[in-house]
Amino acid sequence: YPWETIKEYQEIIFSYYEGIAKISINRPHKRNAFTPLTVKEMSEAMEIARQDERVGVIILTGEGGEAFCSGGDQSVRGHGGYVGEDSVPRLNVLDLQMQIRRIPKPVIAMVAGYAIGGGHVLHVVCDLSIAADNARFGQTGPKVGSFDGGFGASYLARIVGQKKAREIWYLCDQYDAQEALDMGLVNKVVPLDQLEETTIAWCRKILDKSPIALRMLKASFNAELDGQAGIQQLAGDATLLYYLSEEAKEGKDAFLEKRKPDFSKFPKFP
Ligand code: 1HA
Repeated sequence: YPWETIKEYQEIIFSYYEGIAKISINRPHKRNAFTPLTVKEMSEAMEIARQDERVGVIILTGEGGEAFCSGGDQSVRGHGGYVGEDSVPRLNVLDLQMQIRRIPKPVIAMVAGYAIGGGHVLHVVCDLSIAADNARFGQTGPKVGSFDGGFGASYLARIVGQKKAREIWYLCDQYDAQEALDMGLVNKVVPLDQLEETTIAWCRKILDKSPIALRMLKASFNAELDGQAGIQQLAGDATLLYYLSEEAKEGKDAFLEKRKPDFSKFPKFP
């Protein structure tokens, strides 16, 4: 597929093709482990994809076919977080997780090879996950001295159930693509050489659909788990729809024209 680069980065590849933005971690020598810079770049790309009106769906993936992402780069893990060139320890992947859930466009994890640790959580928070047959899934926190008790625990449990989520975290085992499919952790498994074409076919089906309906559904799926913040997101979308109405425009127009608003012509639905 003729992906065109949207912006050049050091540790990711950010590209565009027919309504789809693709954010791909480009550190295959480290199984696509992320540093603070990787996450900063992914975060900026996600924001660009959000603002870009051409983009209807985002693919999150990793380069090389051997790994989606192996989590935080343990070689730059310092005192209190992962350390970048500014020497500041960070856990900025948590903000990226929030962005993935908040962006009002579907995000699809395209997983080849390892999705492990904080890399596993990244696919968990995506709307959909499509796995190649070589994909392997798991958490490692209790083994390497870490844990993600946020979406990594509670949202994972929503997906696979409490017993399975606790097994995944307490045992730190790896699960193959078929096992992931069986526990509802991924949507589909395909041969590695069909991973991108299948993902693009799914993207195209989504791109044919109503953007506002998709947006409202994503916010609705999030609302319950995200509590007040989830309701804020859904309510924001309700405001967006209201702003599109003549009724809301009458309020604004009356204010600007320094007259009393006349809402009498608008229906009071039962
Ligand atoms: O838990 C959190 C967080 C929680 C709260 C808030 C923020 C968080 C942020 C991050 C995280 C975490 O991600 S903790 C979990 C960190 N990740 C891991 O424990 C996974 C470590 N990697 C592995 O277990 C394995 O490498 C692998 C199962 C993914 C692949 O195994 P394989 O195919 O045998 O390859 P391997 O030889 O191990 O790896 C290839 C190279 O990549 C190695 O380097 P080399 O010896 O060639 O120099 C290996 O060291 C490197 N590598 C792989 N993963 C990482 C890594 N280097 C640094 N960090 C990694 N995560």
